[in-house]
Amino acid sequence: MFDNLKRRLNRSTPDQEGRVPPGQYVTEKFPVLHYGNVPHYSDLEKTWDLRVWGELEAPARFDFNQFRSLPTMRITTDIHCVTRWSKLDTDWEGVQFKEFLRHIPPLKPEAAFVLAHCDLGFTANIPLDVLMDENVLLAYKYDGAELTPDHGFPLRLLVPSKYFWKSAKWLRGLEFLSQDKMGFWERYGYSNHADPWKEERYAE
Ligand SMILES: Nc1nc2c(c(=O)[nH]1)N[C@H]1C(S)=C(S)[C@@H](COP(=O)(O)O)O[C@H]1N2
Ligand SMILES: [Mo]
Repeated sequence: MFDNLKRRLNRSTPDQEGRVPPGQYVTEKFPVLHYGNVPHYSDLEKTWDLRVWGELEAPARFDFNQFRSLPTMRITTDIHCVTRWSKLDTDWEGVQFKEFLRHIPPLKPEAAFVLAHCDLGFTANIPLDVLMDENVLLAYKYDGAELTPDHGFPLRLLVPSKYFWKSAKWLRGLEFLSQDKMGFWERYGYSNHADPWKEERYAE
């Protein structure tokens, strides 16, 4: 009886059962959500880069072409936004985070957290072990096409195991840290853990 009620509230069909976290509904649309403006880019090859720094042997930098020549993978995964929409079977392509680590200087043993830095100032913090999941990507394609500006062109994080605000759009840097440092929404009272299955929406 409770299960039926729960399923109705989640508006999931039987094939979606077990895939829609509590308090979420399934949408076919792909909503756009962010704070502030969408950054505009021109001449990416000259002006864009991705930087890594902090608790690794040396900082490093990829220009656009260097980054785009890294090996990619394509995955299908479900995503869950704290504003209660979930989207199933989304199709992404990019550099797997684990693979990316093979192309940067070794991490120091102290590295345990990452703060993602984005154009126009957004940040999001994620524990390193969460980023080591198979389905975490530095993503630049959605449904086989380049990301649209709204959805994070030319690069975003994809962290499907957490509410979608951790999937930072317009990514420009990864700071490796020994201590956790709160990101933008985390400082605003959202949960630092953000596990949709535990409904960790807000900080206590
Ligand atoms: N740079 C940046 N990335 C961001 C945000 C933001 O405000 N700035 N918002 C986050 C939030 S709250 C959500 S729900 C998702 C939305 O991604 P989408 O617009 O592709 O659906 O982006 C996340 N990444
Ligand atoms: Mo969000």
